[in-house]
Amino acid sequence: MPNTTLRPTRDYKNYINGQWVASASGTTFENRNPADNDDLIGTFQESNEHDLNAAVDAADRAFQQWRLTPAPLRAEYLYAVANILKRDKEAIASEMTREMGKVLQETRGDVQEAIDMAFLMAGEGRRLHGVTTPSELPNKFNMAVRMPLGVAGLITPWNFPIAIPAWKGMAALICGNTVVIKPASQTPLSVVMLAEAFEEAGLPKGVWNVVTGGGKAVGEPMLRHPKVSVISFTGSTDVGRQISVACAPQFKHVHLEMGGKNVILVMDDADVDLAVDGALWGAFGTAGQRCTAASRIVAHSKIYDEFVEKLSARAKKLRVGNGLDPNTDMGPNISADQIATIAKYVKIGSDEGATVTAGGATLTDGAYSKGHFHQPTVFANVKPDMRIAQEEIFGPVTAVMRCDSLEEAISIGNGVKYGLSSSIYTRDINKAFVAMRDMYTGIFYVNAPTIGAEVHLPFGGTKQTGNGHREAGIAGIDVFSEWKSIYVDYSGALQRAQIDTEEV
Ligand code: UN1
Repeated sequence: MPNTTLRPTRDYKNYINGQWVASASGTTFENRNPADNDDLIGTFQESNEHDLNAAVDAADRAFQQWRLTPAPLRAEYLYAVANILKRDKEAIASEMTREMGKVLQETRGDVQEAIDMAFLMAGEGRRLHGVTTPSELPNKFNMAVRMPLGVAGLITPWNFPIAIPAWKGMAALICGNTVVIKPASQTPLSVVMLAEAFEEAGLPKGVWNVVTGGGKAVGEPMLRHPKVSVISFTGSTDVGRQISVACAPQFKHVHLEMGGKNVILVMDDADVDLAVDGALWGAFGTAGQRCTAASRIVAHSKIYDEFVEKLSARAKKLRVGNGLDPNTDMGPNISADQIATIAKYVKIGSDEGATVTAGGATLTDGAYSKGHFHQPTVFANVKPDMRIAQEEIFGPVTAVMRCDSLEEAISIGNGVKYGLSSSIYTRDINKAFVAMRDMYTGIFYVNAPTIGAEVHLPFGGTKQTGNGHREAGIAGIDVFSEWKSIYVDYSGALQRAQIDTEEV
């Protein structure tokens, strides 16, 4: 099992105004290991609107100083947090595996993504570039600068429990916003650990606040609160739609990162073994619980049988178990509800006439009975309009379809309501470039699976995956800042734009 000692079970508090405080509700909820329900990680505050208001008030007060702290100094805190996360990477990864299940290699990657984001945004502290540009009038200076929005409300998911809070949070902080974060109820500890790192780094009180609890009790008041200027959410498309509607009356800025039905296109000239490696990692990494998971594969008829056979054989060999065990290839799913959803879709797929060529069952015997496990599952003979080829399952299930040309593959690939990630396996550069141009997704890979985004490029998707924004990279800065265009006239006379230009 892991090299580090896991934390003893304890009662965790909210982090508000630099203090660890109990909820006004006086109630808590349990957080249990999805691989072993006997393992109680801790109890967390079942917060309510009162706690949320206290956190927003603290963040609003802290904003007045934080926005005036020079960005390179704000960056110093981010560098410090990055180094703390680096130091504690192994311990944090172990707790995260315990909390949400994915294997240690992947939770290390999750922590690494947070470290990368902290360094990236700390670097932005000395950039945060704006625009300087000539004026159309003499003796006049024009520029556009970024300004912070105020209090940023972050609602973050359980599948990347520290990376995604860091994507959003580091960008928010470097721009000069203060933060109130509501982590997913399945993974509050990961966000508490991030807050512990901020506390150790000496971040001024009130700049980073954590309120744990449910969507109704904490999330909804956050959406309504007039002092929260921007909401950044990662989660399902259904919840994203509700968030969008709830924020509309106040024209609150909203950044949404939602569902996916990502596709790998495997052409007849592809290196099939490489494509199988990619499909296996893309479909079953994080037990398929990534927004970017390769839940669809379109394989050319000429290599279809070989591909399905090889993929299915490899899927059957994956060792499913506790993610803390180094012999495990794929961990549990997050909850009993999620297992029920996966099982429901496996039945739908079979009823629709697709063929299960690997897996297809939940795992309930022996040690599995204590957790939420499902076999890695491959469906073959899938038709593009089947529900398993259209709807996000968020589990270890992939649907393999057939095509006879690149054009058909692209058309199937684009034929879903989501647009997060897609990829092509081909040795033909022309095909790669055509797919690169025509796949209408926010992320595209050549000879790699649909997962594996790096933090310095924009992350997000088209259609019902997003609402036009991106996070990570420089694009992430746009969500958490507003432009202010500034004109400085040093002519000493009234100069009228668009009018006095004619006299030059
Ligand atoms: C997500 O699935 O919600 O590209 C995020 C990837 C990871 C991030 C995934 N770096 O798969």
